[in-house]
Amino acid sequence: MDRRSFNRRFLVGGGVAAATGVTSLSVGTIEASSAEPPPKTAPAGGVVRHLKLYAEKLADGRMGYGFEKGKATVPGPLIEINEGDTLHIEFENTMDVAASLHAHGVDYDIASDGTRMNKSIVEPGGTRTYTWRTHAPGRRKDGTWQPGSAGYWHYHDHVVGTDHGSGGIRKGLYGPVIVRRKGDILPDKTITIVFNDMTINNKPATESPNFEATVGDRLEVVMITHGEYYHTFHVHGHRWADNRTGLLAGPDDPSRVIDTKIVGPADSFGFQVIAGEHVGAGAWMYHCHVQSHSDMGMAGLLLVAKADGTVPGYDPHDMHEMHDMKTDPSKAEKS
Ligand SMILES: [Cu+2]
Repeated sequence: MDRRSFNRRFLVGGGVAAATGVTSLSVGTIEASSAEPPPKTAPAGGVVRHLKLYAEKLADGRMGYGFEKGKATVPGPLIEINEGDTLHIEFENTMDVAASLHAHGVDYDIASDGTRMNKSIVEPGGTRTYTWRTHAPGRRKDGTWQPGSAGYWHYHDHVVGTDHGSGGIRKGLYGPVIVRRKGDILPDKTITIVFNDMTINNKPATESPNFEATVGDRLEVVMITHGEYYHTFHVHGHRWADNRTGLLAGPDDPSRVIDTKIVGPADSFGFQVIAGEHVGAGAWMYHCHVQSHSDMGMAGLLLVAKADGTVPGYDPHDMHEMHDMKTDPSKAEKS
């Protein structure tokens, strides 16, 4: 079902709810309709692709990866691959310290490990091509089943600060990788949330990132954790399946449906939700559910807008109040 048809149905449903005085909207009724095309899916892999990636120092002292010079971000850009693809990444280090690119989840020769020990780091001003390969699942010759590469993974530096990249990761040298399997449902929008030490995406506590979607969007979340602490990731109003895709494959899929997940350093997972499904538009909070962590600022908003672009009940001033609570826990207790 595409976004437009979903929104149209949502509006119809909202009208019915208003007319009958029902305050909760049921927005996700799945009805088979020949008018609704199935969601787009990932193609078979097998393609060889080339990418350019830069490591840069940002003006505020952070470090980031970017596809273009001068456009590095924290987190770094999303790298999407289909199972069977090979990716050659020409990595240029524009910083004044050695840096590298180390990936989780994909196949690579030891020369693409991105570690000092394997002499696969890049000195200041240098360039190196890292090659990532991926494979589909299948049966080994011995009859056992081998997993494919598909998953929500990530990349990071492995040499800035220490030979484990602790300094680089702390300053923002990390990013998301999605390897898709043929037939995987493609999202309308993908966002990346990284719990790094006590920050979200290396933002100060008062500036945790907010994300925007429209009711009915198929929103994909890549959630990565770095740093020193364990956290509990939680989103208000939305749930997902605790499996590779975050989606249930059918009525008998035994995956547990959850809305919190305990995460630790270098963990990554992802899922898709239909924004506002069964709950409607609004400023839906996402946060670490370790209470002292959320009180210290590990919280942001998923701003799910109605089709007309408005987010009911959302006043940016409320967000300031939330940030006040972060810095003054006594205020939180009073309210
Ligand atoms: Cu936490």
